[in-house]
Amino acid sequence: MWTPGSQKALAGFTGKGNKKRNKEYIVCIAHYISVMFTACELGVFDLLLESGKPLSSDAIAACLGASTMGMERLLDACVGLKLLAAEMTLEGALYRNTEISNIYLTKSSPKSQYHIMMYYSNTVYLCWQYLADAVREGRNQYERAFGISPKDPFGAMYRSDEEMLKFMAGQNSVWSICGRDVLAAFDLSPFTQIYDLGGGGGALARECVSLYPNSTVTIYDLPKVVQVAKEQFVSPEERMVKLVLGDFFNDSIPEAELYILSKILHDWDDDKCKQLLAKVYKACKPGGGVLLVESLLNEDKSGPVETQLYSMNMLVQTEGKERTAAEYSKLLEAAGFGVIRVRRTGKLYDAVLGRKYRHVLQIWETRKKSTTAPQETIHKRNVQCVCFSLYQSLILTVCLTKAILNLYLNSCKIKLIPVLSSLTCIFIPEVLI
Ligand code: ASE
Repeated sequence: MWTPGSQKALAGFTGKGNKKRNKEYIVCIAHYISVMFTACELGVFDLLLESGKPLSSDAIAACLGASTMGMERLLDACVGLKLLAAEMTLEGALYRNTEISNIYLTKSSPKSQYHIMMYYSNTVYLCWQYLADAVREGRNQYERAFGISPKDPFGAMYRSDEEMLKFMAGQNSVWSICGRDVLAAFDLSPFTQIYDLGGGGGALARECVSLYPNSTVTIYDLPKVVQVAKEQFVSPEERMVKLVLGDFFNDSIPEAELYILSKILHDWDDDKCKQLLAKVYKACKPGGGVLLVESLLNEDKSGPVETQLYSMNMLVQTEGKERTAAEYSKLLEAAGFGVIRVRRTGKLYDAVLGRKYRHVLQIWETRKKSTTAPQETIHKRNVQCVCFSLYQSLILTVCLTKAILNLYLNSCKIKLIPVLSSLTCIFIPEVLI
């Protein structure tokens, strides 16, 4: 659930070492998480990294201002969980980090997951204590955990600057392990003007400009988020990363070629997602697109287990859920996006790309009673629609059977898609022309 590294450690915990105890380890799994969080919070892994040599439990306890007795027990439990290694000397045990802890559990490592763990430990888990209530009621648990109204989940999550900062730092740490994969899932180099809606601390935006050096990425987020991003995360030297204030539900969304919605839709129910995507579609340049970055469930929801657990997290903390690729495709299509492609990265987060057609041609069928077929070029939903006159479409359908018409359109790389029973649309995806 936490990191690829800790999963391996968990496998060590539940697997080989416990052969004799069979499956009884299941009753101890909850303790695993607490031990890991506590060792992180007390700074055990940071101290062992900085010291550069193995340390005794006494030395560690003294440096971290903890009791010797408590620290020794914590360190031994970490050894059991393969988060630390111990070597026996004449003076007693000396402890050092394992590779997994050095990479993921120390604050200073480039792939550090420290901040997301601290966010889980100090905030998310307070909501998880009411998981049974969340399941019974089908809603988040801010009221019980923090005495805050659950109506506005981000109002609750950003209830103080400190909480908001912890959330932003936590989100940023995820991109250090998955950012490149989700951005490289599709070739995004044709898009140079990119908006990262709800881009927060900017780690994904930074990853994006480094992978696509011709692009500028604008982080669009709530004013207080942008202010903290400016102060703490994005330096003015990073000229390809820009910041714009706005609330994507209530303010207008500026025009761009590509919108990134990373871990946004999973925060909201289907109605809110449709509302947001419709706004994004309207703002999007014809030929542009939207990149959804989400953890995808299998179509039958049988896994992956990480995503199933994330969905529980969405239940206790937000109004959303994790979805399947088909569910995201449906939301995108409802907003008008087409040519939807899905890429699984094999990591925690995946990518779905939808495009806004450059042109839409409509032909009115004559068989069914179409009353007033538009006579000339009109503009509809920001997309240029060229509508044939009733007379022209009559000739088309009389002279050409649908099969021949299809053949002709295929040769021009135009796709014929029936939209309504009384109406036939021809879409020319931008990628085909
Ligand atoms: C959100 C992401 C998170 C909203 C609440 C959250 C995370 C923890 N709490 O958009 C980060 C990791 N993601 C998940 C799904 O657990």
